[in-house]
Amino acid sequence: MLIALFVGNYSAHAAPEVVHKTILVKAGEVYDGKGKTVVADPDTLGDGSQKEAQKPIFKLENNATLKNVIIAAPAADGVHVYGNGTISNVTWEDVGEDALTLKEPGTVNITGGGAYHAYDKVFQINAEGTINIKNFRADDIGKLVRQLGGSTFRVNMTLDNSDISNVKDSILRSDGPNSKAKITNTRYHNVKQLFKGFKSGNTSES
Ligand code: ADA
Ligand code: CA
Ligand code: CA
Ligand code: CA
Repeated sequence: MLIALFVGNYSAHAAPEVVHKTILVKAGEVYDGKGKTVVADPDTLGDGSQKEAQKPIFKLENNATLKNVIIAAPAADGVHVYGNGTISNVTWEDVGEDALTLKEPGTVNITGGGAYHAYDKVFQINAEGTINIKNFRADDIGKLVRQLGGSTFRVNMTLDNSDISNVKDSILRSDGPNSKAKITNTRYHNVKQLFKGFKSGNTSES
């Protein structure tokens, strides 16, 4: 009889919530997952492969916050941020096409959490802005941050107090002559390159 106590919602690891349609976090609002795990419906959002044009699990409008969520596989196109965004204690257990994209100009502050198993990019920057990553963990990735290839808008990237391992390409990458990158107080293990593609003088590490 005891076994009945461990099935369904009583399990220590509840079944992930399957997201069929992108969850919209409206301007200025907070989505607190309270530690729950979500996955994408591969038929409606995407299978998390390297195929472009998958849909995000979360779409954040300007000044929205996403916190305390675990995103497991399939993760589709992760999180899309339109403007400023706050990402706190979000873990991508198995990044999909990428983990998060800045879609419109803004500042994204990512604190805590981590990203694992990204075949290519974790954070994709498709608009002018700033991405600040702090107290983060990443392992088995291609790149942690990538400014859209060939774009020249200005991006400011910072990485602080983090732990980054098994990086195939580089941690921070841009081809933009105006973009800057700064890494502080961070531990590395098996990282091919810290910075790639920046104009000389636009990067610093300490
Ligand atoms: C690649 C692709 C872009 C865009 C981007 C993304 O860089 O070339 O067009 O789709 O990925 O946002 O995932
Ligand atoms: Ca992509
Ligand atoms: Ca993956
Ligand atoms: Ca993408």
